[in-house]
Amino acid sequence: MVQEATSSAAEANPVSTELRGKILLVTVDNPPVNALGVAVRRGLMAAIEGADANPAVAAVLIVGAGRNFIAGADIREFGLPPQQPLLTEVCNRIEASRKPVIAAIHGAALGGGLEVALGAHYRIAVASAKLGLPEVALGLLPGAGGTQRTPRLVGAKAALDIILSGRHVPAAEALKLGLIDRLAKSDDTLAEGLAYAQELLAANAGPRRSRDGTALADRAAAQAAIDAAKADVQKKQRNLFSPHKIVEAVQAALDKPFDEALKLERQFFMQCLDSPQRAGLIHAFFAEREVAKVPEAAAAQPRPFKHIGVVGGGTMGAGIAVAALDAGLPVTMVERDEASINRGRANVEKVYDGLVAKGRMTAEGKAAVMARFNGSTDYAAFQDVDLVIEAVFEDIDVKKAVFAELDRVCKPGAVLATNTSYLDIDAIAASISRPQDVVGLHFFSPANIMKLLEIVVPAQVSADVVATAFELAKKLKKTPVRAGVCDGFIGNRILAVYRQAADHLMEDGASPYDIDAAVREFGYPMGPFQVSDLAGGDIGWATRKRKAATRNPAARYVQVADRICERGWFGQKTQRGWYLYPEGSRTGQPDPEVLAIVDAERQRAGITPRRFSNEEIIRRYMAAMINEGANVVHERIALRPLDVDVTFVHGYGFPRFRGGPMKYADTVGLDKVLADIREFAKEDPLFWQPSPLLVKLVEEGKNFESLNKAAS
Ligand code: 3H9
Repeated sequence: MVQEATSSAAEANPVSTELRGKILLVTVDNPPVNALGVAVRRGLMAAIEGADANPAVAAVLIVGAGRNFIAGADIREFGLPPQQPLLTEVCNRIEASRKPVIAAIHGAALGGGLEVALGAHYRIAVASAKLGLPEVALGLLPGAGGTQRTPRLVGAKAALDIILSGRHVPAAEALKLGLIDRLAKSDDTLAEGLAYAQELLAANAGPRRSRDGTALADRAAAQAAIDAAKADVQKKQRNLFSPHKIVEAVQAALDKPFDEALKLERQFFMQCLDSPQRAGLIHAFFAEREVAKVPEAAAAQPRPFKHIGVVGGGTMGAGIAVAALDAGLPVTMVERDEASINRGRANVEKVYDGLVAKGRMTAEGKAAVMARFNGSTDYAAFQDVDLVIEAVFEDIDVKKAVFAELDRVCKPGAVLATNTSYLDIDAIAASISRPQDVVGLHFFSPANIMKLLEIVVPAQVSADVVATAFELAKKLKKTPVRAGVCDGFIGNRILAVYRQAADHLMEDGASPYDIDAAVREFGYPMGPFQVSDLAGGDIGWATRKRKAATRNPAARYVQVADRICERGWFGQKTQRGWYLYPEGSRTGQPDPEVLAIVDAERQRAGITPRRFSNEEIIRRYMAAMINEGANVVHERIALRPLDVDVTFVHGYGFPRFRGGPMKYADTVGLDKVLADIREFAKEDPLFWQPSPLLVKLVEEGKNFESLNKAAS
């Protein structure tokens, strides 16, 4: 913490000044993260103007109050009419100051925050500070000189790496790169900043402007770095808008005088600001933070948890154990016999062996983590754990038997969680003596990598157990989404519906390869048939068989997937599924035999195939997803549309730049989506039943966003 200011002072003016000897201390105090809203910009401008005009001031020191220097432009202002002064003008004014300006950085100096520091003439940072230009993650580029000053200070290669990745650069690396001038010896930012300023004054150091930086002097090297970045963006970020503009802006830094290039940067920034991708990405940014705001977390304190139990050492159980170990928690795993627990331990170790092999962990590091892992075949090993996660075979009787054991051995107050993806958690909870302690924690595979965690809230659970689940998610660095109990919760329930829409499209005339290609073009990394091959077709097949008895006989049922599975073609692991994977290859090739099966099934069903354009494919695929998303919100399985969005962006590969399916629906227009559904319903009224919520919103002229706002 640098300096406290009273909240009333902060509200009055988020930028305060105070003369410390000859140094004007300028403190930005705009909680929670010192974002550069219009009042901060005005305050900074006035402070610099005042310093230049005041003969008693010899130097200026800019610091941030609270936990960060400055986290960037105020994202909430984007999309509103711009207010003067623009941040780029503020940075230019700081740089033009006739007196040396020093930025003393702690916490985050991100985006516009780093740009303010780059406008300053000297930069010192404490060791824990993080510097970065993460605008790319919001569909933007640094628009206040960041694309111009950064390459002039650190060269094109490092600048492009920082701007295109948006990563947070640790202070020590920033020093090495030349982004800052000094690493503070202590973490007292204010004292270090003042001392540095004194030292500069004593040495008669005047303003030293980043715009005059010489790191682009080797033009050939700079051009090579730009060309390489351009090729990389073409390959890996083809669908995104702002990375292309970032490369252009850095090219301008090389080719044009500073002021001219800065004007271009502003133009590019405005183009990004106007792009739907910016709206989608900023929606995702806020939605990811909103999801943690749930009634139970507001109403109750989490129970403390220090020691985690995991039942089951298969892929899921081991992944969950690794996620907890990675968060520094001790983990006890229980399996039914020696062979199984040995396999469970091996599954955990395999993850760390992989890291050691890649040089990302030392053998000692692995040993230290594994020392926190304990395997047992006896449930009594759980007597001290605070939270147990069950990840055994997906069968209600097997799960109930596990919960009976947990009920028997766990201490009072222990949280008892199930990782089921479909089963009725209310029934599991009701089968033991403490249903108030039972919650669903639906991890996604691989559990140590995937960010999404559905927190499933059964009827009898107590609020502090739900709050504990959200706290666990934070500790494990997961993105939690609150879900109600139903078959498939939020994600898998909606998936089941749009997956059927894909099957209908296939039987009606689009090939699985056409559908995958259209879905990839929309921005997904993979199409649904590729995903099925990756996950293993046998999993979906087992679910279909389980549900066969309860399926509505009047509902359309496409049998192609069953024909494929009956041949033992389960995807990558069997070297063929929807695609062929010769010699264990992971990129599939279209399979003429699959197309023949599809044809035969069309004939059996009496369907004359027709052509679908990519646009037609996406309209059906998305309409199915949005309609079921609306049902899920309508039934309060999801609290808000934004919870559906975060589920799909973090668990199902939905392109983040579109914000999520519900945000996408708002972008298209709910009336259009509803019109599509009604059109499709002419062919299959049972499948295409408009969600009552969608109908209501269209009638009221509202969008999904109106429900996000109402709930928060
Ligand atoms: C930019 O700078 C453009 C310029 O180049 C050009 C302009 C012309 N604005 O994340 P947390 C809120 S683009 C407004 O939970 P943490 C956040 O919503 C910007 N609000 O805290 C939350 O609100 P609530 C480039 C913001 O400690 C609260 O602050 N900068 C902003 O885990 C706490 O946030 C970025 O992209 C903002 N800029 O992490 C940095 N940032 O409590 C974005 C946060 O109501 N920010 N809020 O839910 C971050 O990465 C993290 O917030 C940070 C702190 C690492 C700073």
